[in-house]
Amino acid sequence: MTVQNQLFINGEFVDAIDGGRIDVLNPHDNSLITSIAEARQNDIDRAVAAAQAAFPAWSRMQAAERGHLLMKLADAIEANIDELVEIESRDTGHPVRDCRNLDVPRTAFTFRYFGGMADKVQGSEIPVEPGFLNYVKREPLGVVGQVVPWNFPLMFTSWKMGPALAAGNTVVLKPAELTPLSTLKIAELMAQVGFPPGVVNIVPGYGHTAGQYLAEHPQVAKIAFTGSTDVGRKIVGASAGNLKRVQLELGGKGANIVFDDANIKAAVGGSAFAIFHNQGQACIAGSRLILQESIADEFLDGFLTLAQSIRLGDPSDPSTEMGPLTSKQHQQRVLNYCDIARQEGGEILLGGKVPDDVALSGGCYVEPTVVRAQSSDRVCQEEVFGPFVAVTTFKDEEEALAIANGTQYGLGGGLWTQNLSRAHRFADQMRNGMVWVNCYKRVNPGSPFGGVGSSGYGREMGFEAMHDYTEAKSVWINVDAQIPPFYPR
Ligand code: TAP
Repeated sequence: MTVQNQLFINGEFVDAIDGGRIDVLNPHDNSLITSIAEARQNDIDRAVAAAQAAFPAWSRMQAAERGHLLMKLADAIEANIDELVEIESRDTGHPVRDCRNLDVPRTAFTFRYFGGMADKVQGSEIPVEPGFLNYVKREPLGVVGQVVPWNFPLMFTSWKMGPALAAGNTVVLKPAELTPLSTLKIAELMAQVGFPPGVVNIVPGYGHTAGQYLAEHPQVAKIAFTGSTDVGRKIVGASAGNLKRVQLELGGKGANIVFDDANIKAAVGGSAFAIFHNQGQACIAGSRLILQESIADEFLDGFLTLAQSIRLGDPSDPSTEMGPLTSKQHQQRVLNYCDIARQEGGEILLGGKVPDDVALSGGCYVEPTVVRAQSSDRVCQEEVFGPFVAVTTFKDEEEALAIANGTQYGLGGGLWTQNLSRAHRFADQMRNGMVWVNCYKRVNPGSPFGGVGSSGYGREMGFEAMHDYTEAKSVWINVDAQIPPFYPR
């Protein structure tokens, strides 16, 4: 496997001006994959300057042509699937099974979707007073800064860059320093398929230096951020200097409610996927399992049996279903929450520790963990971001809704029921950006993705994202209006 380990600025791979380097580790055994160039302020300045220089031609390029390039990129991603699977799996710990079936194909799918969207964003004509023509154009914003986390680095390139580029913006993107390799591979493919230099610039670096500086940068028109709520607040502060637009996709504490009339088998399988896929490192993970009392025991029997059977192991093994967490630091954070659960009097029903298997002892593994808790406990209120689900019970619909809406977050949540009226009632009343009924964590590039409350604001995906990456310009033309003088003389 060969990997890019430099910055990508103005269409070329280059070293950092200040020369810092960051080690990138394989979380399966913490072995060194490579060390990458670390972008600091001078590099961010170069990247922003390159994006600014590229903006006039890119924004004036025929929209269909921009779309064509995004589609060519999607084709190139599919043609390079083997390499991308290997890079993403080694860098993040995602099982190759998931990278091959989800991360890589979904990335191509999303770039292709936004390729098709490029020439579908239309303005409008407003019926104003006779004699005037008023039309509204949707114009790109300029240079867009994007900061992405380590949990889905490859897929997030398409979520973030797809709509921004389709709309005619140019991009400076900072991947998490833990997982920059698939993003750099995408940059390489972009250069190969013919994206003009400067349209996309990739600047791996630390969040508190490179990320913060990008968010503050006076020449950046918008900052789009995915990550923790705490850093989201810093981004808002940093954006104030030039009042840049902000889009925040932050944490979540997904309520996954199972009613007594649910199809229990389907709910068990869907709930396991909701929390254990990607080792629970997903903002939309169903991390709170909220069970109706009358079916709680039956449900937990099936759920614990399934969770126990999940094949934990080396992500490069095609039979592995759950890999390591992304870093030692994050593994420790999740284990700390296991301790917090114990201290709060929670009952650990499964896991709560690193696996006994010595073959995994050098890596960042945590067993699938199921904890019975109270809805006011920290483990039911704070984002753990690991294979850790907190179970609570409820008596009736009213109580279920109060628990579901009882955190600061409002990203994704769902319910399992055969009662259609209840499904719609709940979908209306859940204080969330996304609701799933008899499924969980469904995402499609056409469907808006984002949250309310401490989960952030703005939307990724679909027309909503295109809207967020453009500005409305209202143009008035006096066609033949006779305007009486305002100051008759
Ligand atoms: P964050 O610190 O929020 O990191 C996310 C991204 O923001 C990374 O690229 C990070 O860079 C960057 N960043 C950090 N400080 C920044 C700043 N001051 N200005 C601009 N960018 C900055 O998340 P984390 O520490 O990796 O994880 C902590 C917790 O955040 C997790 O346990 C989880 O609860 C939550 N989280 C949520 C999400 C989603 S999808 N909503 C994703 C990741 C984490 P560096 O990594 O290079 O420092």
